[in-house]
Amino acid sequence: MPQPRILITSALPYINGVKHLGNLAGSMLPADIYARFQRARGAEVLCLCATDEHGTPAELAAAAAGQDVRTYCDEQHTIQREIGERFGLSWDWFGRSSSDQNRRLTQHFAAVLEDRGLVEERTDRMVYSVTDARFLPDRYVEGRCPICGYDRARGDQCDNCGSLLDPVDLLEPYSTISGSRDIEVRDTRHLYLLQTRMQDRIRAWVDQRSDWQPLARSIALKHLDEGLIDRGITRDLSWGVPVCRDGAPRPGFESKVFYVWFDAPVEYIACAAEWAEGRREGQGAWRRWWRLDEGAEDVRYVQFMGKDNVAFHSVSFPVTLLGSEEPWKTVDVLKAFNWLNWYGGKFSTSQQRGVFMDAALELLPADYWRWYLSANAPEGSDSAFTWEHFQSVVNKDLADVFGNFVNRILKFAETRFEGVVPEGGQPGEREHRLYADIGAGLAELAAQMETMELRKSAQALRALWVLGNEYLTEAAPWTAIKTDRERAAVVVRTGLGLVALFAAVSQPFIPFTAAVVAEAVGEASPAPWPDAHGEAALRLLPPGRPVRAPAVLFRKIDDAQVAEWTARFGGPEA
Ligand code: B3M
Ligand code: ZN
Repeated sequence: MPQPRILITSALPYINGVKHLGNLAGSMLPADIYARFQRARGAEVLCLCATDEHGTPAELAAAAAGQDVRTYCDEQHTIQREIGERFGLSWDWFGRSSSDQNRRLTQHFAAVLEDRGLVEERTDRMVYSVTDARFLPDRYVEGRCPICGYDRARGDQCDNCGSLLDPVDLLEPYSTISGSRDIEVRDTRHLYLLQTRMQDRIRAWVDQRSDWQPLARSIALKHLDEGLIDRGITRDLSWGVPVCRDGAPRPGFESKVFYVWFDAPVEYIACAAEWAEGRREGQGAWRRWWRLDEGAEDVRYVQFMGKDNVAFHSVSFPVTLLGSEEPWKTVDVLKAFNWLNWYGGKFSTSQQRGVFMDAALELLPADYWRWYLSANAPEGSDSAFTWEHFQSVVNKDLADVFGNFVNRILKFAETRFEGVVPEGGQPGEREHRLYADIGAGLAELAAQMETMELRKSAQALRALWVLGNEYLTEAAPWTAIKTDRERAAVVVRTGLGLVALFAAVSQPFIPFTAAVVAEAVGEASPAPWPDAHGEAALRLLPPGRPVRAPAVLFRKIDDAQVAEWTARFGGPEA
């Protein structure tokens, strides 16, 4: 069988500052877990992410930081890449939507879409600030939400009710640059993508995506049922992809750029081109991942994102790709997530509410967070982060179940079997029962991982760890050794085999700890995923191999820490 090829992308984090745990939980972390699983299974994986660097979020954040936008983006990109790596996010490439590759591709798509009759120039009425002497697209204007009345709704979206807005709809608008309320609505020319003409094509395409899960499908269908609308794909801004064709600025568009949501998804492709640059296989290596006429027919493409991004990925970006009439790969499975909330409310970047990725790593190593966020992934519904819940999950799953198992068996091997895998004895009835249970548990885990059910995967993994603890407690090598050293040797050998197995299958979730555990029993990490079941899956380590107990793998979180963190980051009342 040829090696499967899997392209994986997660929604591109905005450049405007370090992301919070909700961003991590709803796209980058699950993408990484899936990528690690598929690599361990032997698939050829290309896992891509990038910073989303254009648009008003970037300009506003740079202005707030007192930097020019390019310097700001350079710095923030490095910060986000480094923090992602410290979380173990194993991207093959972490790119930038401000890359040359993306500029060229974005301009290419705009040109071919225009040639296909899907782009046209229109006169638009836009919010203009007399004081600032400029138009105020998207987040440059705020005001009262016409839908829910929230008084700080942004021009593009209301954070309170989630409605997508048009700046001209805001009530009592003001400029976020100067605060001025001297606002007019003026005419300006913009390019429109004629999505209305693609309605039937997109519906047929969505209908064929039978692998999508209900959350993604229902959002896509809702937008189709409401009817697609033509969409402005340019903005009156200076930072972004210039509106050029064949290298020349489009007349009348010299002070405009493409809308950030037009160029950001194109970066999924451009990011592969960035990855390919300077590679041994040649600069064109990305084409076999993205061009159907150059090998991408064999690729399975999976996207991970929060639910607020689904419309852009299930409708808008497909309009770009399919509308071009060029042979581009489109997404096979779109895995969407609900919200991870901060207590009852939302994590918020603008209000700095919740825990952000940099602060999280100051408190505890990445694996604590990775485990908690995947075991409680907001899949079926929103889920809530609380310090108490975090404490209980870490203490139970990681310290009591996983850490305790690894520690018990390795300590015992050290003290009673001179720190080597013992020989002698034959597996008995209890071992055969364990083989069967482990075999079934592994099959369940692989099935859940394959369908990207993160919570259920974590449950299945925890169930395997529990089997290890139960086995050790029942087989009690510390009792057996008093009367029957051979029997104790069988149990220890089996237990050490479980340690190696757990390191291999836990690696996607807790890669740093898995590497420590693998090393403790002389195994490589990441190890291949066990594809056999039962006895064959539980590969026993060769007798005589040295093993040693690692330092404590997971420390329990105590009540004093919970109190301290609640005081520092806010808790229920935040
Ligand atoms: N940056 C929005 C977000 O982070 C946006 C995603 C782009 S994906 C192409 O939620
Ligand atoms: Zn609202």
